[in-house]
Amino acid sequence: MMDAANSIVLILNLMTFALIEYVDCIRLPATCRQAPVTAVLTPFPMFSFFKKKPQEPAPLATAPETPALEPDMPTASLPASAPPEAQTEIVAAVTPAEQKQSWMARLKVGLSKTSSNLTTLFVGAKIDDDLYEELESALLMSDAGVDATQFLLSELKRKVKNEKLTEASQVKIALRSLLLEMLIPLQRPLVLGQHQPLVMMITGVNGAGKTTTIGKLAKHLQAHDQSVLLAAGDTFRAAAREQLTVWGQRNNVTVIAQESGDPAAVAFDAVHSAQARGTNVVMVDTAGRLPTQLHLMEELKKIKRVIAKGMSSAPHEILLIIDGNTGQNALTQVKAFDDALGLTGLVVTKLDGTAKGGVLAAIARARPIPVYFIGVGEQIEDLQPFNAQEFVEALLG
Ligand SMILES: Nc1nc2c(ncn2[C@@H]2O[C@H](COP(=O)(O)OP(=O)(O)O)[C@@H](O)[C@H]2O)c(=O)[nH]1
Ligand SMILES: [Mg+2]
Repeated sequence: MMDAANSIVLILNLMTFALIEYVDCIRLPATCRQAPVTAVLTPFPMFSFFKKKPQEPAPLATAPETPALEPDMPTASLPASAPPEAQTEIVAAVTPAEQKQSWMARLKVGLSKTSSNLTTLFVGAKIDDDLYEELESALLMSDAGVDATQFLLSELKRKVKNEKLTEASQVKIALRSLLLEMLIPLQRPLVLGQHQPLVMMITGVNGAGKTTTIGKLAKHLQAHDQSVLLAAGDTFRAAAREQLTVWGQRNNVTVIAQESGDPAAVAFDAVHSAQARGTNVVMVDTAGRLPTQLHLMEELKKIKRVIAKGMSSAPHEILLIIDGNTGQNALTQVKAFDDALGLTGLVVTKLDGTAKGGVLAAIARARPIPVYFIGVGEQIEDLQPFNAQEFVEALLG
């Protein structure tokens, strides 16, 4: 009983520290890791960035003390009760309000075309065949695809009938809740601390945003006290290798690279090196296109096999990075990579551009693979956990 209570106290303490440090790094990069700064925390997590499985609860005596509050600093607050999953520490993404606003604003701008197509058709409309037809076109144009569009329409008609809706504005609200229901299963945090090291293979076609996402993720992981090692597995393009190496030097992250190396061998070295150094997370960058006749999927499968030779449970995560602007083609990519590799998660990038957003509905219907993060720009904080509620809000206002 006491042990359980002690563990909860320790987890709360650790959480305070993770959150404080994270806010510290984002707000005051220059003072990061120097002076402890406290910040206003939203009541227990709005959403989580990562989930952390604590390995062995340390004795209470070694638990860090709560830092003294600076007089002019906002105050930290903690939830009154223990988190629902006492075993798992949820590391909340504490995004300062103004940053969160700009992030949401960018998502809204990115999805504005779809949003206006989907919302204007309800203005002053009657509930009739014309309305459903217009909605069908708008959903298809949003990249939702035929299957998700038909599903949403038939569910919507059913809801209108069952709930005896009479106003177009009510239909819009019903559509919002259907879309939310559809996308919620995709909302899952990446779990840290279950494997030592956690090995992640990052895949995707050229230009999807693999290397950029690895960079952003590495910084988020570091901010959560995770040591990171990168494997420059896109060995076919010297520029790609250099991009990662230079980035690693600048950000104090070790990068394993080999000139003209075999990507599988680079990945294998990285896993071994992480085991030897006690590194927490290994991310393996991969190529998106090969200049030879070699089939990309065969190459990726080989990397996966060879990683498993270095650590039998690895790779623990196989992520596919997709460019949010590629429309229905994104679904084709998800299917192809999933069939070949067995994906564990997705990252959808460039939702700040001309992306239409509906492809997430198509993915939810066809391959409901968790969307761990979405990207709305090139800055670190532009990579955020996928939150179905926020996404639907950006789409349907
Ligand atoms: N606007 C925007 N650009 C992005 C985002 N993610 C990546 N990029 C850009 O997309 C381009 C290709 O990214 P890169 O990481 O090199 O792709 P890779 O070939 O898959 O490794 C780069 O110019 C990135 O800056 C995003 O979320 N928003
Ligand atoms: Mg790259």
